[in-house]
Amino acid sequence: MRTDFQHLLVEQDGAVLTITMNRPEKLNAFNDVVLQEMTEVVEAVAQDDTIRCVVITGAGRAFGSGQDLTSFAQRSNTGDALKVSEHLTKYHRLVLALRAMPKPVIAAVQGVAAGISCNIALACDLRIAADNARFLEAFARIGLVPDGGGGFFLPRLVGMGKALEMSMLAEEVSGPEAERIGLVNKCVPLAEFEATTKALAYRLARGPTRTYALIKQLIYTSVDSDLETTLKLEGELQDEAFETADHREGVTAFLEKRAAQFSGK
Ligand code: T3D
Repeated sequence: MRTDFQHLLVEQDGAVLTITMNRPEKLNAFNDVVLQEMTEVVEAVAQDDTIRCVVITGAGRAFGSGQDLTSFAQRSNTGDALKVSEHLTKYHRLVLALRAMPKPVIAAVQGVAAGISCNIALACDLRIAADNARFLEAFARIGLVPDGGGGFFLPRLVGMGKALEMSMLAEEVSGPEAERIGLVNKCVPLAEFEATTKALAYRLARGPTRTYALIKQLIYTSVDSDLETTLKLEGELQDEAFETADHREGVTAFLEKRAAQFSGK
């Protein structure tokens, strides 16, 4: 996988790949290059068995400030007709690739995560926030609806009432509050943020990767299914999980009273 990107830092350490959005002077706002590069990496990682956990984060003092509003304004001013729904399909490709990723994806959020950047974090499987994190569904401030899957992820994570409140009032939600309402899995002091993220990423990277992919499929499908359908899927996925080397290793390790050494296979 190439790592020489204009606006991303991409670093593999063992089985963990960290993707850092790197436009700190714009608080890592998404422009076309960031979006294209991020999509390229995410799609490539899905095919790379040497990577067993992905971390997405931002350089400098922010996770990301959403769509770059300067390029937005430029396009409107030049009469370069912008059909937003067409532009959004590029974001949708990224969101779908994150959800379909057959390994865990963590969003590590420090500082502000606004607009589409916030919703990219919500598309990830797990979220770690620093206590300086600020989650902002900024869209209504500029007369837009939440996009990048925000309208889907928000009510599923925090419930209808909070989703509407965050979307309509467009007020910042702090890291500790985000943890309280279930928007993030964990909020930690900024000084512990990097170490906590690393510990989680390496723990997941040592886990039963194929089973994690099946767990994602089960949980993500279940929220839009009835019980019967989910139970049927559960059986199909458990058949697959049963066939993995990691299942055999987990049972053997238990019986031998030792820690399991998962291979991800
Ligand atoms: O088709 C489509 O693409 C539609 C999709 C839309 C998706 C969206 O994401 S819509 C929402 C877009 N984002 C926003 O509306 C947020 C705009 N930014 C802000 O409200 C604030 O900057 C923040 C709350 C994010 C952070 O505030 P603060 O006080 O911590 O920082 P700041 O001073 O406002 O920003 C620092 C710099 O970053 C500043 O530049 P300067 O003055 O130092 O040269 C600021 O202009 C720049 N910046 C921040 N956000 C953006 C940005 N530049 C371009 N685009 C941004 N989104």
